[in-house]
Amino acid sequence: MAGMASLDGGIVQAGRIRVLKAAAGGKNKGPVVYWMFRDQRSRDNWALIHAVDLANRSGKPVAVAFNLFHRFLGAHARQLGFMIRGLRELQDRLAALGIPFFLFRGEAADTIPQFLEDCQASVLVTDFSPLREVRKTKDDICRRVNASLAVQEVDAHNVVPLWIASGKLEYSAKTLRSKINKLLPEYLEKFPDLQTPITSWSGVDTPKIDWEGILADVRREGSAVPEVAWCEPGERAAMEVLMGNSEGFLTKRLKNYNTDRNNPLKPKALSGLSPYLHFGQISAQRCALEAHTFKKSSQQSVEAFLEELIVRRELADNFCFYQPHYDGIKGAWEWAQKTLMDHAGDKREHVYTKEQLETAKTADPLWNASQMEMVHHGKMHGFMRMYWAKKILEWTKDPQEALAIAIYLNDKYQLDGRDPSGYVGCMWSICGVHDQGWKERPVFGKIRYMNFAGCKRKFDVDGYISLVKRLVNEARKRKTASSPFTDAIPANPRRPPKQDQS
Ligand code: FAD
Ligand code: FO1
Repeated sequence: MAGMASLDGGIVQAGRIRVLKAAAGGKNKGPVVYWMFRDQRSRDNWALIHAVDLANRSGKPVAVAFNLFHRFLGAHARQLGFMIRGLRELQDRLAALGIPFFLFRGEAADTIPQFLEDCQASVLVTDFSPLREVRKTKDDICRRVNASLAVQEVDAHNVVPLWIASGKLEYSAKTLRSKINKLLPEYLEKFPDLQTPITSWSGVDTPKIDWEGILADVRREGSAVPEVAWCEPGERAAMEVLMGNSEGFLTKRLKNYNTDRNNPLKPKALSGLSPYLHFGQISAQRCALEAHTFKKSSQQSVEAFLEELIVRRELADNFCFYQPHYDGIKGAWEWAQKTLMDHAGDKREHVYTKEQLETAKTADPLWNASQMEMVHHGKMHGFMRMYWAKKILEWTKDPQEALAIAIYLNDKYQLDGRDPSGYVGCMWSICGVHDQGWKERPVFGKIRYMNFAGCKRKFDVDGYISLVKRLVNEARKRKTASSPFTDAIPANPRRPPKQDQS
């Protein structure tokens, strides 16, 4: 059972930390190891801050370990390339701080306990994800490690730690919003400076990582979904997207967020942060802290952005953590399950197969464009994601199949896929999760409906279709290049930018 840590004098608030396994018996003298999973960054990372702090307070060395699974949850080159390039930058940043980085390939339930054994670690710190595969791996690790090793989990992803925000499955954004807002004064705090380790690493040798070889492997094995060139991976690029002088979201694009964020013709009105947030290359708390400084000039945009970044995103984590069926019809509220089943046998105007949907061969040019945007560009506009998923409900044989196809396509092609916000986005669109019942109609029952005519009233549908054609052409031209980033980022940036912990 997880419980609150008692962390006398630690830098990180106790509420951010859970004990997954207490140390039994004699105390181990070995290092503190941070097994990094979801928060793949050196700055603004509560799990890393805690690991270094623990090590320094007990005079022990500290290391970061990462396990590269074989195509985690079916990931392709698009997602894996982005992640690995980010990790390569991270290794250099950690080295500049004097923290060794170990990368293992295989099953974390094997590699991490082995490493802990080899270096006789005393504490394992890890970050938090609500996804079942991650939780199972952690359970397996807790069972396999030495009894005298303590395992602590730090929520480094949510601004308000998930278990502090709420101890139960929340019904809607409204019910979670009030809880989070009460806790923000306590948790939306400035990050402390990351200390450098006092005791240097002297245990297991840090083997050289063959980044080029790893990239070649994932490009080959995941070649069905190639990398995209428009989204540069890594911590530096993430901060540039947030705060850059030429195209930064807060610095240059924020004022249009409130008015244009639902217009698929203006994708730059959105932050573009989701891939970085998904892979933990930027901290949501950093984004929120910086956004607050723009409140005077763009209050409505800042409020709208914080609603998505904090309330909606953390609501998705809440759903996946407290609802074991977070990606199945059983996870829908009772009224929604009933209405979907009542209408499961309704006649559909079109019924498409997974292959027809995947290859964008429907009778709706708007839907086809959104599918092509996702397949070739790797990030579908947020507004179109709702329309896209709802049409899958309308055009497949039953809601179970609709949900399975939506999640399959989302996770296969979106750069930000495999995220709690993705499972909840599909569940919201198809199963009414966090939504209310609407006027009953065929196929949808009481699930909120969207249609082509509504889109036509809202934005220039033909303009969006033309925009996607351009994006697809650009992506196709680049497809022949072996790596989209060879010019964009040096393999080993010699001097990682100075850590700005303001
Ligand atoms: P911005 O509007 O700039 O938002 C900033 C951040 O707020 C996002 O990066 C994200 O972290 C968070 N956010 C925004 N909208 C939502 C939302 N509705 N729910 C939860 N968090 C939100 N998001 C993913 O990260 N991965 C997915 O795989 C994913 N799949 C989705 C599938 C469907 C069917 C739907 C309806 C939504 C999905 N979303 C997903 C949520 C949302 O569409 C994206 O987070 C957003 O479009 C990402 O673009 P952005 O960062 O430019 O958005
Ligand atoms: N995290 C890891 O620790 N190891 C991996 O091999 C890994 C691959 C991966 C592929 C695609 C993807 O979207 C995420 C991936 N992650 C990986 C990150 C992490 O597991 C996820 O971000 C969380 O599970 C989301 O909560």
